[in-house]
Amino acid sequence: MATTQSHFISADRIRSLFTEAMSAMYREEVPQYGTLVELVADVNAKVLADNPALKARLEALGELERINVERHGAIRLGTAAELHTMRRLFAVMGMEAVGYYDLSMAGVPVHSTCFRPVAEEALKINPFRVFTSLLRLELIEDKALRAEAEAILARRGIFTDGVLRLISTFEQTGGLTEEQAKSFVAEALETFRWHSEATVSAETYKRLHDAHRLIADVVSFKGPHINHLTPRTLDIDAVQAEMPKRGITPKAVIEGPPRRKIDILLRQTSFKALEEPVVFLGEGEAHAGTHTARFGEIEQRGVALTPKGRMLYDTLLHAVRGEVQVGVKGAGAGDYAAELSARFETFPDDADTLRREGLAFFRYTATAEGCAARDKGVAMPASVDQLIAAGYLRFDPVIYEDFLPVSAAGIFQSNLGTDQQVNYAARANRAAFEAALGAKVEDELALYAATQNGSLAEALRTLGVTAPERKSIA
Ligand code: OOG
Ligand code: NI
Repeated sequence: MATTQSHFISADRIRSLFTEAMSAMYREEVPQYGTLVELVADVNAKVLADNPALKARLEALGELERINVERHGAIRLGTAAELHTMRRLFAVMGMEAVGYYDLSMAGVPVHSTCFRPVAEEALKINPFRVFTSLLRLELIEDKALRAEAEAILARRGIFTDGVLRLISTFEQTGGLTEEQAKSFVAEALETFRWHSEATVSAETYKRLHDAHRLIADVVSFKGPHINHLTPRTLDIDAVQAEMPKRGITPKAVIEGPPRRKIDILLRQTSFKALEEPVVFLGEGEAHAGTHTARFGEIEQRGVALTPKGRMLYDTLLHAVRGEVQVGVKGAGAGDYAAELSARFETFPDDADTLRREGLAFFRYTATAEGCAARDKGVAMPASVDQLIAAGYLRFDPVIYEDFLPVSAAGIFQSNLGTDQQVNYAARANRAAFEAALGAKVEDELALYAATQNGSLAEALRTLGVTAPERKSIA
C-alpha cells in the first residue's frame, strides 16, 4: 500500500541540499571563502596521501566522506520569536539545538546554541551545524537605545512566507516531497542572504555600533546574514601557515588546544571580517557606508572529552589565559602558543591513556579476529582491557561535534576587529534562552556517552560477552 510518506525525502537529504546551496551562495558573496575551501581540500588531500593509516581508519569508520562536505556556519538573531522559528526551520533538516553557550563572559551580548544532527548515521551523511546566537538587549545599559533596537527588530520579518508555509507543511505531514524540499531550500536560503541595504539611517547605525558592534550587526539589517562558513581541515597548522600565501590574513592565534598527536576537541582559526559597502536609509537620499561582519574560518576536530577530560582542558586553558593575554593587534601570540603547548604537556596524549583514564569518549567495535575467535568457541576474556589486548575489540575516537565557548568568544572578538582576549563575569541565562527557543537544548555530553556506551554494548553482544567488567570505561 502506497503511503504519502513514501514520497518524502529524508531530512538528511534536505540538509545536504541546503548545505550545497549555502556554500554556493557564500562563495559568491565572499570569494575568499572559495579560496579557503580550495586550500583546505589541498591540505586534506596531502594529509591523507601522507597518512595511509589515517585514511584507512576514517574510511573504515565511515568518516572520510563527511569531511569534504563538512561545514559549520553562524548567524546572530535579534528576537526570541526569530529563534523560535529558526528551531522549526532547522528541524526540517534534521537539526536540533545542542548545548548552551554564554558569550557574555567575553563581553559579547549574546547567548547561543548549535543546531546540528544528533544521530550517528545523520552525522556521517552530513554533520552541518549552525552556531546560532540570540542578542541579549537586556545587557545594553542605555534604556532608550534598548527600546529603539527592540522597536526596529519588531518591524522585521526574516522568514519568507514560502518557508513559513513549508515549515507548517512539514510539521503537519511529517515530511517534504522532493519538489517541496527544493522550494524549502530556496526559500530558507533567503533568510541567510547578505543585504547591503541597511534598514536604519547612518546615524542610528552609529549609535548602535557605539553601544556594541555586534548590536549594529544584528539590528541594522533585514535578516541574520550567514557570517561565516567553515570547512574542516585535517591539519589546521598547515592551513594557517599557507593562508597568507593565498592572500588571506588569519587571526593571531589558533583557538582551542595545542597541536597534539591525538587531536582533542576543536581547534579553530579565522580570517578578519571584510569591510563591505552598505547603503543606509536617509531623508530622501541614501548614504553610502561600510560594515564589517562576514569572515572566514577553518576548524580541525578531534576526540570528544568526558566531563573529567573537559574539566582538565578548561583548567589548563584557564591557567594559560591567566598567564599570557593576547593583545589588540595579536601581541603576545607567540608567548601564548608556547605557554599553551607547555601547559598541555600534562594532558595525556595517547589514545589508550585517554581511554583508561576516562578522559575521552571512544567508539568500540568487535574486530574480525574477535568474531573469528567467537566462532571457534574461544573463551572470551571478560574485561574490556583484556578484550582490547587480545585484539578482539578496538576503539576509535568519537569526534567532537560541538563548539567551545572560550574559542567562540575569541572568534567573535577577532571579527569585531580585535584579537584582544578579555574575560568578563559570566551572566548565563539558559532558562531565558530555552524559553525563547521553545525547547530545552540537548546535553552534548549525554549524546557522546550514549554513542560510546551503545557501541560497547553492541560490540560485546557481537563477541558474545555477557557479563563484562565495565570498570575501565568512562
Ligand atoms: C559566531 C562565532 C563563534 C565558532 O566557530 O566558535 C563561531 C559568530 O561570530 O556569530 O563561529
Ligand atoms: Ni565558527
